[in-house]
Parts: sequence; C-alpha cells; structure tokens
Amino acid sequence: DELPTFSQLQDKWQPIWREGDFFRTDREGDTRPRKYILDMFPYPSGDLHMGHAEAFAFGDIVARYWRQRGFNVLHPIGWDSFGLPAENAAIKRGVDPKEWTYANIATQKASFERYGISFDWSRELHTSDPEYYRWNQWLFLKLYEKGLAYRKDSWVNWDPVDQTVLANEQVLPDGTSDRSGAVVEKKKLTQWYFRITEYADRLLDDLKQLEGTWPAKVIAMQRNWIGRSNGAEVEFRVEGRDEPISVFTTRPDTLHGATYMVVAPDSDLAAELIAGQPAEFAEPFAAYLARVQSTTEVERLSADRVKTGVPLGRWAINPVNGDRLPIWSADYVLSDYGTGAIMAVPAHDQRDLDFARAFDLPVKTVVDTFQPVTGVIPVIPPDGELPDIETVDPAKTGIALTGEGRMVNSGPLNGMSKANAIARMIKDLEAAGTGRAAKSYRLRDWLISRQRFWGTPIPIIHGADGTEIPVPEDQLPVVLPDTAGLDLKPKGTSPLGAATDWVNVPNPVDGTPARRDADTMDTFVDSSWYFLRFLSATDDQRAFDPAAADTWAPVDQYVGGVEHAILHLLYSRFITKVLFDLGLVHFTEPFSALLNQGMVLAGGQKMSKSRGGVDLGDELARFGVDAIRLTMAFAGPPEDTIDWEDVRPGGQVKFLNRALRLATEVTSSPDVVWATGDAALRRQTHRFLADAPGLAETFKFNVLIARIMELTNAVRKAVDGDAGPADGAVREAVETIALALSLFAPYTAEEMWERLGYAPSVALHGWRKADPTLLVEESVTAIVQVDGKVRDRLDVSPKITAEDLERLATSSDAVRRTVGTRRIARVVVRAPKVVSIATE
Ligand code: ANZ
Repeated sequence: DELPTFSQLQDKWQPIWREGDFFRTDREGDTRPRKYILDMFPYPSGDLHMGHAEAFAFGDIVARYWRQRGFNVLHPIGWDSFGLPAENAAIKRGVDPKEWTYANIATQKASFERYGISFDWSRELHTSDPEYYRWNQWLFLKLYEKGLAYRKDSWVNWDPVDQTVLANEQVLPDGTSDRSGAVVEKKKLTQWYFRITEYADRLLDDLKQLEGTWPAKVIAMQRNWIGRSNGAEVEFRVEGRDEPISVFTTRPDTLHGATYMVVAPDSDLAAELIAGQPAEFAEPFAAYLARVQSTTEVERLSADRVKTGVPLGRWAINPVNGDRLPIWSADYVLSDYGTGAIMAVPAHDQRDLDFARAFDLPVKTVVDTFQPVTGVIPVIPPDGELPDIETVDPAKTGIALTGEGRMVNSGPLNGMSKANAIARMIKDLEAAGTGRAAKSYRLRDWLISRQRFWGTPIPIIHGADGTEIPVPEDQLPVVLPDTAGLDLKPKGTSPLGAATDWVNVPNPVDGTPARRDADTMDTFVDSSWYFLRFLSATDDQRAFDPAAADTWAPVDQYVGGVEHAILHLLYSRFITKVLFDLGLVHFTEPFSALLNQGMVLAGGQKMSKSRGGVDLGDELARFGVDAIRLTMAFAGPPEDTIDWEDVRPGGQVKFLNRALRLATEVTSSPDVVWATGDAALRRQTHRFLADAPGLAETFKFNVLIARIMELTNAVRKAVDGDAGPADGAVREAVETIALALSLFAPYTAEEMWERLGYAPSVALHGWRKADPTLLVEESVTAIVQVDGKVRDRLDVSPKITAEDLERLATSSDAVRRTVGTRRIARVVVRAPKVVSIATE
C-alpha cells in the first residue's frame, strides 16, 4: 500500500500540532525538573535560510530530547527586529521599516511552523514592539542610576556608508564595518556609553565557569577581546609642566633602558604638550595629526608598517636614573589604551626599535638575553657560545631582544631575572611615589548611541541648560514617532531629530523647553537580556519576573553561530552581571552551555544574498522538512561545516519511508507482551536505549542517527524473517525508532506513532529505560582501517550488516579526524570484523 508523501504528512500534522499547542511550558502543577533551551533569535531579514535551518534543527533536537527524558522544557522564540537592514530596505523602497519588518516576521514564523520546531509560541516577542523596548529604556535608566550609562565626547568609529557610529566590537579586524563593509573612519562625537570596563575583571575571571560547556575557541576570543595586561604605571616628570606624565608598561623591569617617550597624536596630552611650542614643532605636528585622523586603528597597530612621528620639543626625566628623554608623538601609540603615552625601550620592544632606528634615537640594552637565568631556557646560539652582548646590539641587528635573560645596566636590578626585576622595580617605584602596579585592558566602554531611526529611543531629555533628565519610569515607553513625513536617509545625525513634535518636549522638572535625545540604542542592547523577557513575555509591569528567573534561568543550552563569539555573548554576560548587582537575578552567567553550529556551504562557498547558494525553500519542496532536518544532523558533528554538495537528502527520504513502512506493518496492538518477542532484536533495542542518551547529550547526533538506521534494518529483517510483524519485540523496536526519530524527523515520527495506535504527540511520550538484563550481549570488535592503518575499534553485534558497519565506521570520530577534508575513494567491509577505508 502507498505511503503518504512528505507534503501530505506536513499538511496533515501541522494544523494538529498548532491546535494541540503541545510545547507550551506553563502548565499548572508541573513539577518535573526544568530545562531552558534557547536558539539565538533571528533577525527578520527575509525568509529563513539554510543557516537558520541548521541551527534551529540542532536546538530543536536538544529541546525534544530533554522533553522526552521527562523534563519540563522551555523553548521559546522571538525576533531581533530592530536594526539597520530594515531601515535601509525601507529607505530603498520608500516603505515604513515597521511594514518590512513585520511582513518578514510573518514569513519566518510560517516557515518555522512548517519546519516543525517545537516552540512555545505563547512567549513570542519582537524587540521592535513598544511592549519590549520600553524595558530596554528601563534597563538604560537602571544603568544610568548606577553610573554605568554616561555620555562623553570622544573619537568614535564612524561608518561613512550607514552614517552612524559603531561599537569597537562591530569593526572587523581589517578595519571595515561588519555591517556595510565600508572602511571605518574616526569622528569626534558626544555619545552614550555603557561602562562595561568596570566589569572587565569579572567578565574575564568568570570565563572559568564556562570551560567545558562553552567552545574553547569562544572563551579564548572573549579573553583576548577583554585583553587584560598586568604591569605598572610609571610617572615621568616633564620639564616646564607641573603634572607628571603617566605611562602604562608591562615591562617596568626595562625602565633603565627607556630612551624616549611617545604620546598618542590624537590625545589631549599631545594637544597640551604642543600648545605654545615654536612653529618648527607645532606646524609639523598639526600636519601629522591631520594625517593620523584618517588612518584606521588596525593600520596604526600593524607591526610592519613604516614608523612615522614628530618630536614635540619637550623633555621628560626618567625617574630611576634622571636621564632626559625627548617626547615624541607617533601614531603607533593609541590614545585610548593604557594612558595614551609610553616609555619607549627600543632595545626590548620591536616597535620602539623600528621607530628609534628610523629617527636615530638611542638604543640601550638592559636585559642580556644570552645570560641564562635559573629556571629559564635562554636563547643559546647554535655554536653553544654565549655571544658578547655587543655583537647582538639591537641598534645594529634591528632585532629587539624580547626573551628572558639577566638584567644589565640597571643599577640595583643587575643580575636579576625578569620576574624578580619587575617585582623589585614596582616596589622601588611605590616607595619613591613615582609608580605602582597596574592593569590595562583592551576592552573599551560599549558605545550604544546610533544615529538611526529603527531602534529604541534613548530615554533622556536634554534641558536648555545642558542638564540630562532621565525620562521618569512611569512615562515609559518613549515610543518612536510616526515615519510619515520623516526623511530616514542617513545624514550623520539621527532622523528622530527632525520629528519636531516628538523631539521638543517640556522639561519634566520645570516645564521649560527641552529636547529628547534623538539617538537610538545599539540593537545589541535589545538582545543582551531577551532571554529573560521570554520568562514574562506579556508582563506589562516589569521587564521580567525575578521569581520566574529563579525558576528558569540561566539558559541551560544556548545554540547559535560563532559570529556572536564576542559581541552578543559579551554584552549579555555584562548585562547579566549588572542585573545580578541590582539584585534582580541570582546568577552571574546567562548561558550555562553553548553550542556553535558549523556553517552550511554550497560547494565550498559561503552562501550569501549576493553570491546565492542553496535555497532552503527549494530544498524543503524537493525533499521535505524531515529529510532536510535529518540531513543537517547526519552530516557530521554539529560544530563542523556542512558542504551541501556532499550530502544526500534523497537518501534520507528513502530511509524515512523504510521507517514509516515498518510502522504500517506492525500487526500487534499496544498491549502486546514484549518480553515474549525475538530475543536478539530485544537485545539490540535495549542496547540502543542504553546508548542513545549519551549520544544525544554529547551532540553526537550523526552517530545516533546511524544507530536508528541500524535498528531499522534489524527490524526489517525480523519482520521479514522468523519473528514476523506480530512479534512483541518488533513493536518494541518500532516504537523506539519512532520516539528517537521524533528528535530529527517529527512528521514521520508522529505518523508512525499514530499508526502504532497512539494519540499525538510522540514528542510528549517518554523514552523507555534500557533493561539491564538485556544489555549483556555477545559482541565482537570490528577493526576500522584508514589507508591501511588501524584508526578505531568498534564493539558491534556479531550479526551486524555490512551496510550498518560501514555507516558506523565512517561516522566514527577517529575516522572522521583521520580522513579530514579528503574524500573517501573506496570502503571494503567484511562484517563483522574489518572495515578498510581508502582515501583519494
Ligand atoms: C615599555 C616596554 C618595554 C613595553 C618592552 C613593552 C616591551 P600589552 O601587552 O598590549 O598591554 N603600550 C602601552 N600603552 C600603549 C598605547 N597606548 N599604544 C601603543 N602601545 C602601548 O602591551 C603593553 C605595552 O605596549 C606597554 O609596555 C607599552 O610598551 C606599550 F621591552 O612599555 B611597554
């Protein structure tokens, strides 16, 4: 008899699922243990694409798994619906950004429903709804009260295409905007910041809690981004100035080797030092500053760039030896790191050495890197002779001596190792009152103002006298004005400023004329706390209910792309700590575990709007939802890249039909006695039940699917063989297949479940426990070779088919690692003993 097609299954079950509302979480009296599973919410830029399909398939597998393991699972969805793409599309097409955004949300929502994701739709949220963004404004006010939101005038990253500022986190390593791709410029503006630097130590130290449950790569990226350096601050007296100059150094041990100083050209200090200097210094400096302002930070820091700079004609005094040091201004020193000024030690710092050689400044060696220090392996030249320090003079070789060695030319430090010299120098500086131990961070405060329309208005009113008045909480939300008659085109200032009726308001304190702040917030503010809003999505009294946060948060499993390794994840971690300090949550990390899915490529190419690629809609129309979801999960470990060229959704369609056909063939009723059934099949089913949880919990979805396929083949044999379709073990195995398959292929699994005589939904039925008496199975060891070398050993049933053994072998971690990116040319299987894989 004919099996239903995938589209018939989809049309049949989708309305039943919608009616059944099976995945709502807040049922009365539910006392089961809880899990909060969350996928990074989508940006509504069009319909869902292959990347969404992959990430949400993985999140759904995890949610469905825990549900079947008897947990009360929260798996909500919403939209990150403010942001530039909506505004740019609106400008291009002359429509309201709201229309474009909400039309896309409707499209994506319908696609999610078809895609069978087990969401609790009752908690749907959109960050562009006033009901949501009023709480962004509330959050802003909380930070403002605590002194964590402030306005300052400073050099900011300016995107000349989108005509808005960017946070440091939004500037790519090559100095371009992560949004528009334009080369980012510097502009001096008064902007709002969140004081994330106050949390730098906690953000860094708490990463330890995430080791093992977050990808090591993401932890390392956050560590580098925060970039804590330990060292010292040293004060240098300046001739003709009352205040000393402070520098930050990681090498206070080299202080005797300082031969000049550098201040960042774009710093207030440089401006002050050059003021009143003769034209021979002031004019070149002015020209130099103008040039520097059109250079990106990345260019400025590049090690192999020709060093440029100008002398200021001013002098500083080295606090340890009284040397007179000329003060220069050069762009390799940044105004917003450390103190914006450095002591230059050319003998031991490559950039200082390059500069000193370019401008003929003295080089003084104070660490003899060829003199061994106890416990440190020095750089011994090949002939074993320690060279005379003269022969490796950095001034001649051009190579700075950065290694370990003994201090020389350094008075009381002579003979010491680096660590001892650093400790001693800090102590001496402290005693003399000219320095102290200090830390410096790469992390900068988070610039949150944007000069664009489609975002959360900043809830501040500016009085005519320049005072800042926070909008009183009971007047929130400050709702965006109507776009009618507003020119949204980017022009460097916020379009909100032109909404006269909106922007001009009476001062809430004294009724005098005042103006609303016309900037909107970075949309990363919206996503920094959304996981909490899902817990109280319809609450109009507060952002979230602290009791609900105690019950559900933090998120047990977060799933999303590695592109958010810094931005979103760092900001959410920061805001969570702020909310902790406010006493509103009792945890300090928002996401206990993180899974980064790999990318989906089309023939080795990254997919994008411009380059095209594989269209999710086309694939779903050809193969159906279940086969596409199964293909995503079967392609390999979830973190790995999937090349759509290499996968075969057609094969999954056939497999799903094989599984479904078995369910139609079972002739026993649900009350059949399993224990009487085929003993070998029962052993295999229970071995599967024993192994499956471990595979699901370590995200080895591909192996789990291979095991479902293996079980399916065993049932086929049993049905066609002695056992027959009425056997109890056959029903037990097919039910197990339906339950396990429902993680990956919900439509087929639901249909199987119905044909087995049960009411929907298979997703709510628990997994059976493995019977330990059935687990003592005879097994044999199969050897897996790759190109003649043994790479893995698998415990398998002596009756395993060649096909199943091949599938297990090719999905083994060890084999995948060995094969790497090569293609498999040939697989020879001698079941149950040997699999030989040959690569090209
Ligand atoms: C003297 C010295 C001697 C240094 C030496 C290094 C080696 P990290 O590790 O990145 O923190 N530095 C300080 N402020 C700077 C700024 N605003 N722009 C550019 N460079 C700056 O590096 C700290 C080191 O970078 C500091 O230690 C300083 O140079 C430089 F053998 O001081 B050092």
